[in-house]
Formats: sequence, C-alpha cells, structure tokens
Amino acid sequence: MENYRRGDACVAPTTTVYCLDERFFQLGSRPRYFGNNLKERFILLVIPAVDLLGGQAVRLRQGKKTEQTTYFADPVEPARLFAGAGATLLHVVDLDGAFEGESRNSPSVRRIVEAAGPTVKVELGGGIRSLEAIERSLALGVIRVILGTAALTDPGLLTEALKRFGSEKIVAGVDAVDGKVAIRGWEQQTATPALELAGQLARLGLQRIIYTDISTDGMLGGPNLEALKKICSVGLKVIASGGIAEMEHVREMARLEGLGVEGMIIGKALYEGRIDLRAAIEAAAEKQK
Ligand code: AMZ
Repeated sequence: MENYRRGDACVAPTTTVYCLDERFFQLGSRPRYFGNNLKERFILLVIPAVDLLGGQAVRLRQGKKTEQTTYFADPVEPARLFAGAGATLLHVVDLDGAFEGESRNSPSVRRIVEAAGPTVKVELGGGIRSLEAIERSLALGVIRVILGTAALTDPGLLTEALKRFGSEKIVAGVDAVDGKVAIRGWEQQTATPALELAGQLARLGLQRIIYTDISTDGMLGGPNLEALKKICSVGLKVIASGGIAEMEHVREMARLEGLGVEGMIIGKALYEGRIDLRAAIEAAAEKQK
C-alpha cells in the first residue's frame, strides 16, 4: 500500500478520501469517505471528549471539581457511542491525574482504547509529567499524549520527549483564562500569556497544540474565536476546545481551518444531546465559505 502523508487526498472513482494521519493508513485502518466529488478536501476533526474522574465519565464547568456532572459510570460507554457515530479520534483526559500530577485512570483508558478499536484513535492528557509517564501512557495504546503543566514548567522534558517520541506523539495543552496559562488541573493561574507559551512551544519543535479557553469550557456559551485566532498566528496546528454548544459553532470553527485549526473538541454539548456527533462531523467536513 502506498503511504500517504497527512493532508494528502487520494481520489477514488466518486469520492475523495482524506488522510487524517499517515499511520491511519499504515495501520490498515479505514479512512472515512466524504462527499461525492473529486475535489480535494480537508476534513476538520470533530473530537469528542471523555473526561475521567474517579473512573467515571464526567464534565466539569470551567474545570472546577466542585461543578461536576457525571454522565456515565462506565467511561467505555460514551467512547463506544462516539466511535459508533463516526468519531476518528477521542480526547481523553484523566482529571484525577491533572489535579494530582499523576495518572489515576489508566485501567479505564486501556478499556477505552480497546473498545474504540483499531480505527478510532485516542489521545490522552492529565498528569503526564515525566518521560516515564509518557512511556506508560503510550503503552496503553493511545496515539499521542498531551502535556499541559509540563509544557510550561519543564521545557527540558518537552525537548527530550520530542527527541525520543517525535512530534506526532507529543502534543501540548495550552489552557488559558483571560489569555494567561493555567496549570495543575487549572487550579494555578500563571502570569504567562498563552500566546507567549505557544510561541515557545513552536520554537522547541512542537507541531500541534490543544488550546482550551477555560472560561468557555463546559459553559455551552460558544467558543472564544478571537483568542483562538490569536493563538493560530503562531503557526502551529491547533485543536480548539471550549464552548462549542451548537452546530453554528461547529461551522464557525470549520471556517478557521485556513488559519491552522485542525480540529475541535466537543464535550458537554454531546453529552447533553445539543449536538449530534454525526451531523457535526459532516458539517465540519464541508468546506465552509
Ligand atoms: O478540567 C480541568 N480542571 C483540567 C483539564 N481538563 N485540568 C487539566 N485538564 C487537561 C488539560 C490537558 O489536556 O486540558 O489535562 C491535560 C493537562 O494535564 P497536565 O497534568 O499535563 O497539566
């Protein structure tokens, strides 16, 4: 089989197949088919979130432990539902890990990876703050890990991790309140502007960040597009998170694709049934004007 680079389109008789990630082909998994013309297309990823707290699938409002809603006692359930609705990537956060500094939900993560199957990938963040933790997390079968706190506090670790695992496996989570980075389960607000951190990360050789606007996270009030556009100016691939509550927000995000937005994470709106995942995936795949 030919190898495709991420972003290549290979044209089948009546459809354009978009390669989400070169390994999606190399691993033998099936790419998704969209549309019925021969035009090359970019498919913006719609990435459902599965946040783990005490082994359950929860959502928090603005990341606060005290403002928690439990949606599924077994987090494998939403993972299965999202996979069945066409997700190609799941965003899993070990919230206990993020608060405590060490992964706490690895057995659940392993079960999610198994339930998702070979065609649906999983990215994992929360409490991954050392090379050993990165190794242990990747060994669970996740496609890449997200470093939040360490991305700010330990540039040496990031450099070493990029050297050892490569930039497809290491993503930084840049989480911001009022433009300033928050770390350690978002319980510590720093004075570092998110834009400055993103610039530093780009210089270290990182390719991709997940940008979360904490004020909008879990609030269902719409994404902070202005902040997102600023972050995109750094030139990294950006996955945006926070605030997506309706289909119009999905379309707004999709219009930013030209700026480097590669995907959007949706959480609460899926759990609350405000957005139908299948419809969102289709809307994001349509080229927005
Ligand atoms: O909701 C929260 N309080 C929260 C959250 N979702 N705190 C951290 N996180 C996520 C970040 C990132 O994906 O968005 O955890 C990850 C970072 O964890 P760490 O342990 O590397 O800072």
